[in-house]
Amino acid sequence: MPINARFAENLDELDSPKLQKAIALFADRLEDEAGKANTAEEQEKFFSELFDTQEGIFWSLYSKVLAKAGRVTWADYGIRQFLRAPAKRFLQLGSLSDNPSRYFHPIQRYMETLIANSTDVGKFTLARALWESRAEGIKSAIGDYWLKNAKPEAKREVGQLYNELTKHLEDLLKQRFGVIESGGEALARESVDLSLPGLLRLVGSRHLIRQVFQEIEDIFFSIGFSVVEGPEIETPYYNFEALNIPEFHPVREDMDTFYLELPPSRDKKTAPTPLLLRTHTSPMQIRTMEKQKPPVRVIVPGKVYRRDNPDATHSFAFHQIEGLAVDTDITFCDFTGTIEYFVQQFFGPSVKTRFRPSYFPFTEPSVEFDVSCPFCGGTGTAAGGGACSKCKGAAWIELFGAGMVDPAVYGFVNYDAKKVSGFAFGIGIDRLAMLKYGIDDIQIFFQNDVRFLKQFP
Ligand code: FA5
Repeated sequence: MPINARFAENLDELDSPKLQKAIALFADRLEDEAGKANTAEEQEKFFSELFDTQEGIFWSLYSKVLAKAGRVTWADYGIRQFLRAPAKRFLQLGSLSDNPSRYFHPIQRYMETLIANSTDVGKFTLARALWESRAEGIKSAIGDYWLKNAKPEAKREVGQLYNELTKHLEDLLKQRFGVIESGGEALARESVDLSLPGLLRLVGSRHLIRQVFQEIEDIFFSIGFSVVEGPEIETPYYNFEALNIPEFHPVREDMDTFYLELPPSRDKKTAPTPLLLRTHTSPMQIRTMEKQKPPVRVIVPGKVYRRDNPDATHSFAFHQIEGLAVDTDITFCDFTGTIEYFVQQFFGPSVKTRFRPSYFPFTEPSVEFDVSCPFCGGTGTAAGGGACSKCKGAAWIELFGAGMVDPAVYGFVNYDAKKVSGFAFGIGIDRLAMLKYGIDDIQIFFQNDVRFLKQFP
């Protein structure tokens, strides 16, 4: 059975989602098959069939990739392997000390076939890359395989043949490009009906969490805050100690996290510095103050992690925005005013805020901010009577923790606690988004269900 027909029988294998991998397997098979042809002439015949435009199987592969990805490039792993397969075979043929030109001939024929069949820029670029690519092209491979290894008596002739082939193929490539550029392939192009509607490509949209980040960033931009971002992998010092949470402090119980397994230190004597996935964005308070003298006004959006069991309001990975303002004259009034401004911008002017005493080791006093329930207008009663399902009749919903920066924290960043004051807050973005958009399960943010994502274009 002719070679093309044999491969064509298996074309269905290419319907796998990993098309490039499937093509690379074809290329392996191709090399094995080619091994059965012993002479250069037999191999030349074998390969020329595969790359013949009329029925060559290579062009079926090419069309499959084009249909799937919209273009075919040298970076496509499978296509590259397929194109290189003949070259690899030819390069391994015989010893060059005996009539070297007969070994150059198949390579020349192969490249000529490909160049002649390059009927558009896409195909031409592949043919040129196969010849010229520094890493995997035939030109450099001839240099490495044949030229460097040629026996002394053959070196001169091999070098000459190499230069001749290079010049010949470069001339052909130049000519071919001229033909493509000048519209010599107009016939082929005419077969494309430009009046047909184009392909509709779905652009997608930002994830709801990203949209909420943006909304919050815009509100804080408008009152002079800037955005900084920090590492998700932290040291215990930044995540805990510098935030006034020493080892064995009970707060660490609520913030259990994932620790990284680290290789031993080079000298194998000292233990490596432990690393963990940050449990909150608060370490960036320390990193920012270490770098910058007051005044500081930053917000820090980011991903955080905790060893929490997943349920409707808990995830082991979630998002926070930290806020930090430190200056010489910041009071508790600035703090509540800023938070109220943010909440009203975010939920609308009719919501009210209140704060209750709370506890965080890095703020003093610490508070928990509540917002009047935006769903029942702060009445606790649903529109149709009965208790509001969102606030469970309480009329208030807990929003986030905050407080005035504890003077102990300034000690870790060399700020003078007698001269500066400030406030900080940490907002859980996922729960805030759930509240604003009426989403009742946090897990849905991470499931990438397009039916959900499409509701927030
Ligand atoms: C903190 O993380 C403090 N760093 C906040 C803070 C910053 C206080 C600055 C004072 C000054 P807390 O552990 O309460 O605090 O978490 C903050 C928010 O993260 C919570 O209100 C909640 O919205 C969210 N959150 C906590 N754990 C989870 C979880 N497992 N899944 C989803 N959201 C969570």
